[in-house]
Amino acid sequence: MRLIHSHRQAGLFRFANILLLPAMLFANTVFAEGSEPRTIRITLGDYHFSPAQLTLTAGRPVILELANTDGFTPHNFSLQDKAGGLDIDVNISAGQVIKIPLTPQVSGNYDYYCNKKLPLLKSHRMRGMKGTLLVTTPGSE
Ligand SMILES: [Cu+2]
Repeated sequence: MRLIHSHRQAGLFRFANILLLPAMLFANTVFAEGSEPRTIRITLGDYHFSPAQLTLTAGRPVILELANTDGFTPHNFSLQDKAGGLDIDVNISAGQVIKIPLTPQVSGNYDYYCNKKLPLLKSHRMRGMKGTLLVTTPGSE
């Protein structure tokens, strides 16, 4: 009787484990994806980006915090590459901070720049408002 009882308990325990295991795996997955994405601050001002070089990992979400630190000059952040799945084109007025979620998918090198240009003047990009994004494959960083 005692043996049967403990056997039944073991069976119950095993059953509970079967239920728990996928739940734990699921919880881990949710935690990994739901953990706060890294925030990367990029300042735009005085015809430059800082940093002008970024390294991100493919498939890993981040939030770009784009801060225009200039007093009067509106700027822009363009990061566009069809093959790379990148399509950001956002204007940031003087003093403004804009947060943009980004999950790069394709490894490679990409250019970002400010697309502002006043008539008869050099574009902001030509004046140095440009940078490079390197997207690495997971595990290679
Ligand atoms: Cu600009």
